[in-house]
Amino acid sequence: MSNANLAPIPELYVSHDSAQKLKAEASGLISHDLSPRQICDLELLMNGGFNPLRGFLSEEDYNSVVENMRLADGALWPMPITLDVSEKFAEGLEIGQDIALRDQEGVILATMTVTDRWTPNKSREAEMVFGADDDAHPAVNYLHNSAGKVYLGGPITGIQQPVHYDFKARRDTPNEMRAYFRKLGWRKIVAFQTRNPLHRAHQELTFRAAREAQANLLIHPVVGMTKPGDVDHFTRVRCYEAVLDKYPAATTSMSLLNLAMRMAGPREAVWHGLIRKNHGCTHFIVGRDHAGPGKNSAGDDFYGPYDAQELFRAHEAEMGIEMVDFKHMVWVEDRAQYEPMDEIQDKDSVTILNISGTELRRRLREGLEIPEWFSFPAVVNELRRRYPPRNQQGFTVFFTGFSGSGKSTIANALLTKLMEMGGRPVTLLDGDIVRKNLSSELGFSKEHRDLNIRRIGYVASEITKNGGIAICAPIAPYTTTRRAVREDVEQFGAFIEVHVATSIEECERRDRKGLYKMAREGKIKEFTGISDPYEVPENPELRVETENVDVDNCAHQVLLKLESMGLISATGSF
Ligand code: PPS
Repeated sequence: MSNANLAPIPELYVSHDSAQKLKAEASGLISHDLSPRQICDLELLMNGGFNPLRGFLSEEDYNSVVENMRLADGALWPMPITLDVSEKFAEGLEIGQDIALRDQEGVILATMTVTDRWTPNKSREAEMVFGADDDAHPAVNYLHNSAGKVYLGGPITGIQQPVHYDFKARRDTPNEMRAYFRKLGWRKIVAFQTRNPLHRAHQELTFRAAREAQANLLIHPVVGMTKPGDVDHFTRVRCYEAVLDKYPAATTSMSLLNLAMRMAGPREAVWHGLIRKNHGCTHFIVGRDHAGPGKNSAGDDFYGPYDAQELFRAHEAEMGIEMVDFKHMVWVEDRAQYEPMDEIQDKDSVTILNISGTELRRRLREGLEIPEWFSFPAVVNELRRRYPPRNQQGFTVFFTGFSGSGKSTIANALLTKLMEMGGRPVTLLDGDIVRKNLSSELGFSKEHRDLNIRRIGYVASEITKNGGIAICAPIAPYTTTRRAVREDVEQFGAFIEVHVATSIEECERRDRKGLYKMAREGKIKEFTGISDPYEVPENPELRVETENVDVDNCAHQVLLKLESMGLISATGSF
């Protein structure tokens, strides 16, 4: 049998001595500070995980990848790996110039010779790569709202790997994986990609996949960037470690992959396959809705449930890695074992059990039982440690509305009521207080408002992470910024957006601070609702009307909402 899958593959690193020299030289170059996603991409470029790429895509390769899923030379490559930068940074560069690529602490990881600079058509990229130009897709949202406007392309010279302080022994480069397989004499290896904790069904299906392919198994979870809202990788890796000894000894290995996922479904499945081939694997498990991004803004799925399997199947021969399709495993209570749903002949006469991801989250949130047939006690323990019942978790209440709409007043009433209940620390981040203490240098341009709101979001997410309650009350006029804050917070706890829906006419009539009068007279510029936009929240958790309703009642509506979400308990205490 040929062992091409286990021969070393090219990396982009220079030798240790050259790296020291290059590092010293590179300190004089113009440098780009890489974003977390770019660091993930760079690591896999440098270590051969993205072989045959030799750097961030050139314009020609980019266009070809977007349009045809192929590099300009025809090689299959489904995902644009691009170095996005700001217009300002791009303008200062010459074509042919070398730049230094630094991590977030300023360490130089690589240099890049800039051969290409262009302004991409992001809507086209979204349509072609992600299937729709819809911001509900996390990668499309990233593309439009986080990525820089200009792309740079060019070959990379690798100086050093990004530094990881966690789970060092569990991280392997493609060549380390290949050497490991060679050492153990593994010839056929089936890889399992995951961004979720493993439960018994996964264990059973991966075990079966390996048996079917007569292969060894590599559990290859992504620890770079996954879908916003996923279980953090620290918790997940502890869960994986707890499951490893449930596999027959010496058949299974686990390694962590520092990939930044895009949730691009079919294209992502092909990309994942190529990455696993580069890691020396011969088989790859593709499931229903592989790397699915969730619902689009119309509430429908972005991709069909088997689109990923179809696209993979269509390119399998060319890719050089075989697909093992994922079986939907269910618990057959009568036989006390997992079986693939499509192989059960007596469906009508047996009891079939399954707990969905949503149901699992509900049980964790509400502190309900999670049966042993579903998961391993050690895994459940880890998850419970990470997700205490909802009424013990931190959360953020985010009021938004016009100046003078009543945000601060209601927020203050809510603060007092929550303090009266006790149990969790509560912090009020009122618009005026924040502007005084955190944002005193900022004005009211869109850029400054966004910065102000992102700061509030950052503090609120920290409070939420640490089990406290953050109440925010800025105007926060822009939808995308509010969404960014929601994403920051939802990694750690619930985010409750409350639109204080007082009309602009009513706010102006009240004019508590006399600001509307000044805005009308042109003495205050860019005044929200008068000379500056306010984008009304479309789907806030709660909308409160303040006209003819007293403050106490408004705050009470928020409390009822918190109670209905299980964040505070019905008895009034936490
Ligand atoms: S933002 O858009 O969310 O960053 O605004 P915020 O930090 O909440 O600050 C709003 C308070 O600043 C006062 N103020 C203005 N508001 C809107 N537009 C302009 N140009 C402006 N200039 C000053 C105003 O008192 C707001 O306070 P609130 O508490 O909302 O009434």
